Amino acid sequence: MSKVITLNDFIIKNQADFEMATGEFSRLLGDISVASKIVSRDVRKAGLVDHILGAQGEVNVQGEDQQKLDVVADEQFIAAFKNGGEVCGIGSEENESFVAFEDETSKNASYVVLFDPLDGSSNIDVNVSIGTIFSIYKRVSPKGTKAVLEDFLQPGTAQIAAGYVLYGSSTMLVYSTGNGVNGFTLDPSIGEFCLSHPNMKMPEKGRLYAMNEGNIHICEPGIKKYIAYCQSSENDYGSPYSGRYIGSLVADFHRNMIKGGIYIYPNTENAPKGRLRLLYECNPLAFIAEQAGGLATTGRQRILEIKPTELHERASLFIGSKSMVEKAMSYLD
Ligand code: AFP
Repeated sequence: MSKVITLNDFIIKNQADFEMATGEFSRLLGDISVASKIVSRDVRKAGLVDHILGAQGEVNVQGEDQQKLDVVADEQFIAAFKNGGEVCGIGSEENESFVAFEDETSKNASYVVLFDPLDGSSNIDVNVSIGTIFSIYKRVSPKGTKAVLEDFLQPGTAQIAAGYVLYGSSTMLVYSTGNGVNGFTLDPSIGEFCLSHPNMKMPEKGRLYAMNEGNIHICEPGIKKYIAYCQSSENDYGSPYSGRYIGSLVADFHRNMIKGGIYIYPNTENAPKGRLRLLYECNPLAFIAEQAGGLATTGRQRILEIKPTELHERASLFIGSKSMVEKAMSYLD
């Protein structure tokens, strides 16, 4: 019988590869793992417990209805980061401004985290897969002080780690520290994330495309032409691709990571800069995609090279198998 490698084993082994490692980063990953398990538990009983299912009755900074579970997940991750002491501040989809932690331990911490606590939250009430997305940076402000906005407005190329948790038919945590991508599946019987998908690679091409095609008539003409290409028998596959759109970016991305495919959320007349959030949706998944051999662009520019100017900045996103993203980009002027 082969030995099970838990996420903790894996983190500790990788820490040993860095001579000067202090363990601070490893502990941060550990905090994410624990918070994810708690959110996973809450997601699993969402249909049973009244205080978890349904709308919170508030509208978040993006003008979207907050679901109760959005708030539960947000609070859970913030508590993990605040109590962990490895993070001087966080930026989250659910909070208008970043949060700078005030205690001395946090002020002396090295990292900031940006995250979407519950991506795809319109899927919660209908029992469809949702996820958490996170991105970790070294702070640029001096240690010993409070986090400042500049700590969060770094280009995606500066990420030192990124990942996502998918609450699907099983719960998976997938992350990269810039040295490949590894996936861990939560074994509920032992309460541990176990290495299930070592060294993940995104297939060079596939035959799945994901787009909210309800928007097709408010997209630029190149998008219509590209979707027509996907649906035609004249494409590189020789028969129409399959359309798959879950509406949870993490779930759509994860499927394409494994099977090969493309996800596009272009700018539209209603969302001229795109709909997805650069800092805690596009950047972390772009980092993972590139580490797995895939590609992530706005359609015209590499996502990771965008210099952000605001916390909740939006971007259009073309992400997935490299040759498919390149093909889609070739349809834009
Ligand atoms: P939330 O994080 O607010 O739930 O947003 C979900 C999301 O950003 C992404 O996961 C989906 O792919 C996308 O929205 C779905 O948007 P449409 O409903 O416009 O297709």
